[in-house]
Amino acid sequence: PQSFRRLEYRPPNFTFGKVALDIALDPARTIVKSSLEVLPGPEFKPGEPLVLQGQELEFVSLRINGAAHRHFELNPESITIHSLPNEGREAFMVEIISICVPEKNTSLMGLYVSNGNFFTQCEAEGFRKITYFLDRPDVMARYTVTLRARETECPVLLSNGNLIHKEKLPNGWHSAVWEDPFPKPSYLFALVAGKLECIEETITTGSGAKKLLQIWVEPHDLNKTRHAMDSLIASIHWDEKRYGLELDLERFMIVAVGDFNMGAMENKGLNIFNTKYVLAQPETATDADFANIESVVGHEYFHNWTGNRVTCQDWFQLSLKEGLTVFRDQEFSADQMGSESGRAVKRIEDVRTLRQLQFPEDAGPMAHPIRPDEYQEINNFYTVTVYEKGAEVVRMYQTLLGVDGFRKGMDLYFKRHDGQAVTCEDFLAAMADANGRDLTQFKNWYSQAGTPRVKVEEHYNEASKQYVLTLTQSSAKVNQQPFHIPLKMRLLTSGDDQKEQLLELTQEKQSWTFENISEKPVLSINRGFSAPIILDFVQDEADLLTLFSSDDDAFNRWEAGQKLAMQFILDNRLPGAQLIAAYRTLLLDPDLDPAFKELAMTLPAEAYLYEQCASVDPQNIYSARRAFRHAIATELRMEWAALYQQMQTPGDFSPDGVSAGKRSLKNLALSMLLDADVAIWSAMAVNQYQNANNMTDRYAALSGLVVNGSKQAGICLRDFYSRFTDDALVIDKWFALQASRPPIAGVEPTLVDVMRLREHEAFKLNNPNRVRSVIHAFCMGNPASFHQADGSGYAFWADAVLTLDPINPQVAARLARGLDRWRLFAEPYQSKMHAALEKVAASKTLSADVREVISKALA
Ligand code: B3K
Ligand code: ZN
Repeated sequence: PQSFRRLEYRPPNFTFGKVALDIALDPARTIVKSSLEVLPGPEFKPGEPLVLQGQELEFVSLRINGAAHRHFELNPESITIHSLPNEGREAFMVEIISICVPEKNTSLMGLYVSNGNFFTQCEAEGFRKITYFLDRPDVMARYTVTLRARETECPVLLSNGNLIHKEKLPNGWHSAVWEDPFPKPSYLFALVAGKLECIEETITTGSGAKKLLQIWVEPHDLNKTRHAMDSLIASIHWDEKRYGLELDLERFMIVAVGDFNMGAMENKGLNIFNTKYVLAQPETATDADFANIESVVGHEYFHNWTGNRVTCQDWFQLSLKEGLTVFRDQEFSADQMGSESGRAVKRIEDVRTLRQLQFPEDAGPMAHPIRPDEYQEINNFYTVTVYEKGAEVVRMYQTLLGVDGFRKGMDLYFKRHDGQAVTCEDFLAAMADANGRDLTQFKNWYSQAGTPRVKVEEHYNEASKQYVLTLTQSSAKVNQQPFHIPLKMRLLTSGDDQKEQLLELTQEKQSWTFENISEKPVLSINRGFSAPIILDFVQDEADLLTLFSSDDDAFNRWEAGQKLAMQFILDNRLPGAQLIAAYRTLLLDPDLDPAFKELAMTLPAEAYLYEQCASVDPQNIYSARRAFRHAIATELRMEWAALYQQMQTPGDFSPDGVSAGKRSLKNLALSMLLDADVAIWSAMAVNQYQNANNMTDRYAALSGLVVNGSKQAGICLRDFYSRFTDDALVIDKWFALQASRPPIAGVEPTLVDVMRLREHEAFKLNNPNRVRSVIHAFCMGNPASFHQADGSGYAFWADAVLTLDPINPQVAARLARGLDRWRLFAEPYQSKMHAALEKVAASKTLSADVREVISKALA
């Protein structure tokens, strides 16, 4: 298989000035006429041919400067054009006509049909499935796009930029011309056509300009667009206020589509979204859905500057735009929480995601630096490392330089690079230069994979009142250079006189001495998770209990609780009286944010616990975790029952952080009560299920009944299906809930349910959301049911990967990642996972996507 290497980057030999596309849309035969103004590029050499990428295209004709041109070769993935006018020295026009077949396109890359409407997805390399092109991000061109279609089938025709012309054509066709004033790489191209309707709003931005905002959906979904519109308006204001960045187009559109490979796409002025991240109303969307919509709408909008105005030189630089934009959306969501404790809740959630998903990736066969050096298929590198660890790296600049210093760096970055395709080094240089700081060592975060470990040793001298802190960093891989690690810390003493400090660990081993420390302090380190590292720090239970009850850093307070629970679970111990008392105090504290309480009482996920083991027995971990949870449920049942009453949110539903936090604690209480005694509490859960005025409460009640094996679960599941039969996103939840059910004694294995769900009339193999709600939910979100000693889960996985791959390689490759950590497991799991991987590897027709994932897992 072919590998692409970062160091083999060469600038293009040709580039484009103006690009005119004329697209006649037909599901079975879309004709694309592309007129390219070709110019010599930075690496131009006279006489070299022009090589354009193209995939799955039917070639029709080629003209150069208006005349038919015969000197070309067609290859399966490109066209090579020879004998260019004047050997290519000055601008010339290339006109190519080709045909593609949107209705046959199940990969959802390029131009495809979803529910009768046309959509595109071009990032990273989908544009070449629409027309022959220099399909690379460092070729930025000005696009004019003419769309033609039958008016009855496609009344709406959208593309990037501004609408400059509309026209009726003969035979019931019509056309629209869109012009994008900003040069852009091909991956930001988009078109949408079909029977869609929009809500719209006009706003005035900082400069006094009026902007038209639209959210386009299928007509029956119009009543679910308000929250997305509010999120968009909030994002626009936030980017102006926090970064001085204004919307640069007269019009900004979001379109929702039910068939989509990922969350959403930041096409210039025409963002295309998975319906899951647009549609919401209280009856059908949970608090998590509302929050996700806000964050994804923000994320795509923020890309307009970080990604679109300044883009990536090549795909190895992906984290330049993704890490930065995730950081921006995290900060946006945190600010929207409206309080310090709300910000902390958001931070805890983000770190939890990082540690549950990214840490395993960084320890597994697909580990890569946030700026990878090599890939076979770029689609496999839209990873939690590039995104979430990338965001942590950006956050560390802000920690090191301060919020104002970071802003200065951002300002300089735009001043230098607006309109350019640049690299991660350019971003680092802007941060360094704007602040007069040498950040050379910081570059190691871009080039070295793996999660660094930092060992903590403390020494307190009673006589001299000195406290010495020694930190030693060690990297996950051999031959790595030390990282520049910012660690926020504070010594907690009864005197309360020590301030928070920022330590910069740059050497392998460093010590700090603190004077006049009146008593042995309790160390609170890596506060706010200031660096994405693993702390090797054996802190005794008493200190952890102190931190859990009183650390003024909310993140570390939560973290102490997680560490305590983790130690108990891994030692297979039940919580003792002291820990139960600490939990009780926390739950009864009237000043603590309910959302924080819910996070503090939620145990570390199984996936995170696995990473703490040298050899994982998934069933042991599951039962130890369950037993621990059952003890908390039982011993605190009076508190849970009281909280269930106190956390009710009467009146109209509002998705704001405070109300959502109350609901989350109430629903945790409900699930604890069901865990303590399902027979007693089922009636209350059924009552909540039936009378809820919002999906958060209805779904939580249903989930509690299903997960705890209540006798009422079946009837409520049937009721849920018939209530929401016509709402695809809610039916996804119905599938996902059943596929995520953990094993229950006396109930048939979840896999039996999953097999049945796969045969269900509403199951669709070519709809990614539906596939993820059953197959990915079971294989990647339900460890205790998936990891069975008989290997049945793994056999199911192998079959699903092989079935999905020819339909949609990206969806299949994501699932293929499900056995990444197979070497970490004990027998018999490990051998059975290995066999399943070998079974997939034996296929001769694997896509490049799945091939790369499986071969790296087996390597
Ligand atoms: N930039 C897109 C991701 C494209 C994935 C292509 N396989 C969404 C985002 O990060 O905003
Ligand atoms: Zn992004």
